[in-house]
Amino acid sequence: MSQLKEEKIVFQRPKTIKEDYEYTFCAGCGHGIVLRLIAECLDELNVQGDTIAVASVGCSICLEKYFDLDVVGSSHGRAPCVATGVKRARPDKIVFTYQGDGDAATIGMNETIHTASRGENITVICINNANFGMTGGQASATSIIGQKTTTTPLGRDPKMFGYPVKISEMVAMCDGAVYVERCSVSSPKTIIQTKRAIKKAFENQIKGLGLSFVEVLTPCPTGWKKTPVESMKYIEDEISKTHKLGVFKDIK
Ligand SMILES: Cc1ncc(C[n+]2csc(CCOP(=O)(O)OP(=O)(O)O)c2C)c(N)n1
Ligand code: SF4
Repeated sequence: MSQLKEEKIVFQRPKTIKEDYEYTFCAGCGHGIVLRLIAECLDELNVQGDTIAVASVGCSICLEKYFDLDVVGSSHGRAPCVATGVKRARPDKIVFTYQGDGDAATIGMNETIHTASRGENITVICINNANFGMTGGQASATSIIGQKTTTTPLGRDPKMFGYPVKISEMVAMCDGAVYVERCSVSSPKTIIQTKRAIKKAFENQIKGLGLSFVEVLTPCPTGWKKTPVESMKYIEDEISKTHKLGVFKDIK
């Protein structure tokens, strides 16, 4: 009798991620974690063939290199408007945007707020690494007080640079937003919660409820000039004190 035990697969590449995907992020970047969670959710909901992703500008730009999905590009900050057009043209599709905080909360804050106010039935995922990662670590609207960036080398001083924009709290005030949560990828526990939030945001869209917004605090070791481990600690000890985790709106 064979002594070989039956093999049980416990971890594998989600179908939504290309077999020959190109990993374009720096070591320790949070983008890869969130992209993987999105792919797992789409697989579990069995909607890969019915999903259209809207990419924005920033380190998130290369979605099509990673996802085996239809991907539409948009200019910096405009992804919610492009997604609005895609969803209105194809209401049968699952449409989501994937945007940085420089995109969704800074240059594109206007689009984010108006799209949420219109209650477009889309999913918006905002990757908040509290800086402009791709262009060299400049301050964004969400950078926290005291945060050193290439444009705030002495730390963000509110007298000069204003206070951080808290985008989830703002979106939650829009009548068309049905679900708003801020999550993080700084620990296994928060990664599990982030996946729950992303899945719920897609489920809301499938039910036709309106706009769901999931903000995820992620590390940008290159922009922050920290090691990957220091970056995770910086989220837990500093960034999440300003950008507090939690559910800001959940209309059943
Ligand atoms: C209209 C416009 N303004 C500015 C830029 C330059 N630009 C490209 S990426 C980027 C920052 C992106 O930062 P963020 O959205 O936070 O994404 P991250 O790279 O941090 O993931 C900027 C300012 C641009 N491409 N288009
Ligand atoms: S610059 Fe920052 S956000 Fe961009 S890939 Fe590198 S670590 Fe990630």
